[in-house]
Amino acid sequence: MAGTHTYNEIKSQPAVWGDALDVFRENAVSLKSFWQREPFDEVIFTGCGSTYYLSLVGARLFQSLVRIPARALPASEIVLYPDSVLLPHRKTLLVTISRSGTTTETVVAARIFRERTGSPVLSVGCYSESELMQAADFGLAIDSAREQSVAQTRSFSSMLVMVQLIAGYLGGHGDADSLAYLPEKCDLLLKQYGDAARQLGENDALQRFFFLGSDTLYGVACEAMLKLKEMSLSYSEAFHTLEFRHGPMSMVNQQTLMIGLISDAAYDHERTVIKQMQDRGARVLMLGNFPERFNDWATTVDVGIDVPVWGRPVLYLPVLQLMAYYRAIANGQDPDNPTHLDAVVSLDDLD
Ligand code: F1P
Repeated sequence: MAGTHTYNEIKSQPAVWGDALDVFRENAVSLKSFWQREPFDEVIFTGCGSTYYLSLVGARLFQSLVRIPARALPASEIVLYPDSVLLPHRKTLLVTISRSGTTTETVVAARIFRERTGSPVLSVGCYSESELMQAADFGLAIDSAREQSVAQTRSFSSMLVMVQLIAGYLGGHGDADSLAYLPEKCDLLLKQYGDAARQLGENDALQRFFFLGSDTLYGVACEAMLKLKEMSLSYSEAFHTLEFRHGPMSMVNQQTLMIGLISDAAYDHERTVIKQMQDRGARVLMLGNFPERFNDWATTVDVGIDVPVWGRPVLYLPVLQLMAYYRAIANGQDPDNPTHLDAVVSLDDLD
């Protein structure tokens, strides 16, 4: 049946997140000594598509927790514009994020980075025997997170669990035990909000989808946007939350679903943007922690405060993955095999 793999892969995330925690536990001490071997001036996170969006989360999380400059770039930017991306006389760590470990842009970006800087590469992925993982100076692979489906779900979220742990641990904020509740929380979210995800996904009156998120949640908003595109061929966009007022909100109509990934830190400002769009006719789904009830104007998903803030970005994804899955099925798509897409983009003209 269409989407069987995708559905099972989404539902298997609690177990796979547990594997990610275990892989981190096994490598934490050696990661710390790798990190402390030489002081870094900055960290660059890179990937393609979903894994570029994961890089956005990683860079912001790393900078806020470890307190050194960190930025995210699509791998193609490093390949095509190394002079404007890589600065001389800087000790830089490159973190490559890649489910397959074979995406040409990411492989070539790592090679160019090494050739130009001589600095190390840390690789996060789901294939420990892959080219990127084997060439890395330090690798963290969650092999059990591999998917049959093209669109990333459990691979993305388990790599994000890993990236959260890298940032939290190297920043001295905690370790795998600090996030030990993540698998159980994921299971609860999938069970508690499965019906809400299905109702919104199957609502064919909704035709425009805007995912709003800021800080570490912007990258998660981008990934949720891409899931809806890849799986259901729906028009969707992602914005930094307050940016939406600066033009894009002109697109809000009665067929619009606003999906607000609401942080604790900027709750009032972000909630206000979403309410303003609801006043302009949009339906609303908000994910976060809500000190008030919105039974009349918004569907809400409680992310909870059971794990530290730095471990929460990944919790915003499971319900949104399910919504994309249900919309794909309602649209007659097969999310296991999205239109035009392959699991890995391999290019033979990029050297
Ligand atoms: C990167 C990627 C995905 C995208 C699609 C094609 O793969 O671009 O982000 O969603 O699945 O491949 P990888 O480098 O993470 O294996």
